[in-house]
Amino acid sequence: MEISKASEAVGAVVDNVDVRGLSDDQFAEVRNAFLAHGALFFRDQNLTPEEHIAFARRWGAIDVNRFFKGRKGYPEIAEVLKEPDQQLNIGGGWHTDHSYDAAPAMGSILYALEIPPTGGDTLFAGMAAAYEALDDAMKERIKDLKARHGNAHIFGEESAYRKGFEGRYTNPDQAGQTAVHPIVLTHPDSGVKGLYVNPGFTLEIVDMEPQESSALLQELYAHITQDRFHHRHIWREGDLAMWDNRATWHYALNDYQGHRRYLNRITIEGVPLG
Ligand SMILES: O=C(O)CCC(=O)C(=O)O
Ligand SMILES: [Fe+2]
Repeated sequence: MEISKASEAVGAVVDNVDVRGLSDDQFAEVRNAFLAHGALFFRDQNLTPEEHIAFARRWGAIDVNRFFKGRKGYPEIAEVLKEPDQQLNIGGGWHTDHSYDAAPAMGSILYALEIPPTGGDTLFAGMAAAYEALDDAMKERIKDLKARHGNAHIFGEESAYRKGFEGRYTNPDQAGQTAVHPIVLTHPDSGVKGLYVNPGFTLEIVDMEPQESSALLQELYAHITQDRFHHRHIWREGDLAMWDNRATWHYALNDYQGHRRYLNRITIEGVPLG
């Protein structure tokens, strides 16, 4: 097994390993790399749904996402699917999964079953590197701030966005909850500081005038969307990617109209952040 950096700011590639057969020592090494790099990419895996679930369980309990359609017979597995005739893709904007929950999912483990001939890459951004690169005045300004996150605008009954998905999202009646988290998160496992706001689910900064809140969020987003904090994963069938939702953003590019793209995702439970 070899682990090498995927980019300066985020991600590592794990080569020459079959995740089904990781020894406890190898698993510990993989876990350290996950904490250090925020995302891991394993090539050439060959997983049944049962094996995907078994690998996920080594990381923790499975957090069944209530808004994604489950794979038939496997409610633990969320389908990330776009058919050739569909327009919108799941995750087609910068976000981090589950930040609207009080205890957001620790990580997501995505397995590629069908990848279009070109396109359909996923971008990742490293939140520790982005935080580190802020100037001292900004670090001081945001150090004690908190933000509210929510999901009704994405998954709720009234969401025009959800309606565009033609049944690929479920349970709109279960949307609407919000959660408050620190903007500068001390990572619960690594202790490293990173930014924890995202354009997908962050609604507002708590106890701040709406205009100031949205201007500050836009400033942070403009900072994080600089290329220097990103890695672009070009998928091959059989790739298994996993990312730490407390340390990264991701963005699935929608540049493969007319082709099918199908992946399976399992999310792992996290802890309350604060
Ligand atoms: O399709 C992808 O590459 C990622 C989609 C996404 O946002 C997710 O699975 O959480
Ligand atoms: Fe996502």
